Amino acid sequence: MATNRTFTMIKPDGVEDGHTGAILDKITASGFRIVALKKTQMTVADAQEFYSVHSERPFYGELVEFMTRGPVVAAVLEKENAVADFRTLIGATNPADAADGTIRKMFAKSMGENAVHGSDSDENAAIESAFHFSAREMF
Ligand code: FUP
Repeated sequence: MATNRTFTMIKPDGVEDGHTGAILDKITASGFRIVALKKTQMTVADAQEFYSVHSERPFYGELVEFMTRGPVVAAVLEKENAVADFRTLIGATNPADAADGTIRKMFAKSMGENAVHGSDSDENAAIESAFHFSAREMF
């Protein structure tokens, strides 16, 4: 299978709770190479655009508020089958349903505050990576 890329963010809860190092360690120990990495704070406009697919959902306002309440750690990751393997590594959206050993099982508190984001397709991985990084920041 071809090596490809996915995009992740350690969300404000994961950063606030001091889990950044442990989550990055788990990611690299699982075979992902870090292509780009930064700590950044999203504006309300950033979060509204990033999650625009959910704009009609009842949780959209809370999601935007949560994602902008503190910094996130954004990263582009590379591995064979990156998008699907990273979704497996993070686990179900609701940590109560996440498998043992997944990042959300280990570090997330709730469906709303679920520690990490992972792209759901190659197309969205490219869009989300470009949202946070320029080409000269990805190696
Ligand atoms: P995921 O792909 O697992 O990150 O989940 P989604 O793209 O479906 O949802 C994005 C974020 O919206 C989730 F991480 C948390 C939030 N969300 C809720 O708060 N409630 C829901 O019912 C669904 C999603």
